Amino acid sequence: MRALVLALAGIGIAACGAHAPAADAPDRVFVVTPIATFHEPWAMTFLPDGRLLVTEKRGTLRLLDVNTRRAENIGGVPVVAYGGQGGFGDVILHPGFAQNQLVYVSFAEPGEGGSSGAAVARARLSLDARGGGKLEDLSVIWRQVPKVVSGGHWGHRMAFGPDGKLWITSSERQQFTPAQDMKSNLGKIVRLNDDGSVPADNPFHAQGGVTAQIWSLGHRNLLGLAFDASGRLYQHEMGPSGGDELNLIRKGANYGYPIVSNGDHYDGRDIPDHATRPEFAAPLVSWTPVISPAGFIIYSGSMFPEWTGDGFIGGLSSKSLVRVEFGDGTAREAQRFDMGRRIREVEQGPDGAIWLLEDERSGSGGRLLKLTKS
Ligand SMILES: [Ca+2]
Ligand SMILES: [Ca+2]
Repeated sequence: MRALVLALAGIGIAACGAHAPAADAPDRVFVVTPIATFHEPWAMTFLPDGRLLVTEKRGTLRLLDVNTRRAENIGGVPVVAYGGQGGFGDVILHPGFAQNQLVYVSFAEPGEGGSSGAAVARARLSLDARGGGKLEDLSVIWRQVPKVVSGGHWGHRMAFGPDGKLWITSSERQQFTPAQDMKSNLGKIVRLNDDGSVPADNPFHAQGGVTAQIWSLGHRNLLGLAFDASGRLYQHEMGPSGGDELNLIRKGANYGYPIVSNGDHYDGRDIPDHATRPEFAAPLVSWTPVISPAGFIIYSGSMFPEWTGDGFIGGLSSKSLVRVEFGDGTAREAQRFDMGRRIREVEQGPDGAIWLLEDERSGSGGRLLKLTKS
């Protein structure tokens, strides 16, 4: 069965270039179990005890006991600028969470005159006996510069690297040119120490200011960031009309947006493709038609050992879960599961199950799904 699926996928790629392989029905590979429903869920992360933190875009943080399926609120979250694509964002744990209880949350922070910008806060998670808790000693350790008036493209996905540094995706707020402007941290991936200070070995450290935060530039709307087992950093981002990208991130590299993109402007104006400007780092995979990637893991669990080291990417417009296989400096879409709903977030559970959050648009909530071996 699996061999057949991969063989068909291979034919699809060979015959159709950028076109995706035919989507698989997930229930032929997974047992799909709905566990809970949230209001506009955006991101999730597991605690060491197996409970799950879930952010909801309007500005709530929930703690779910996945066994009893009871969820309680975590208080003390920052005020968020809710609207458009903006609101509460990502939540991740400090690598030393078991000792220090530190968590990081990202959000759209309100500014002057209707402006906003992504921000990251660090806090200590204090849990109570009722199954809830609160964030204590919360402090904002990073902000997008400048804040702008726009309803989209905050980014603010986060990951800790094997070097103990904090990596943040900072999208270009639909402003295009800031992605190439080194006086702004929009359209960049930034790398910080765990307290928000700037590491001395960042590529542009000597230039100071927000420039010193920058690890890579020329990005658009980045909603997925993950390290593989060998410490390579991969990132995906939404292209404009066409040209969604999966990139291998290199120190100081320029990924070309908005000068190049394998997509084009929504109004039909051309953006030259990557092949025309080899000085810009090109994507490992680009998708036209788009998948609208959101959420990203590189699998390391024991439940699906055949997928060790593969990427799993949620798809919004494609209503899918996309499996990516990596080579040495290469990647390809290997399999696509038709989930029937927009997928906002992907996470790996303690037992190696794959967990998904559906995006909510209908007012009926977004489900938390657990995918286990069938
Ligand atoms: Ca997550
Ligand atoms: Ca183009």
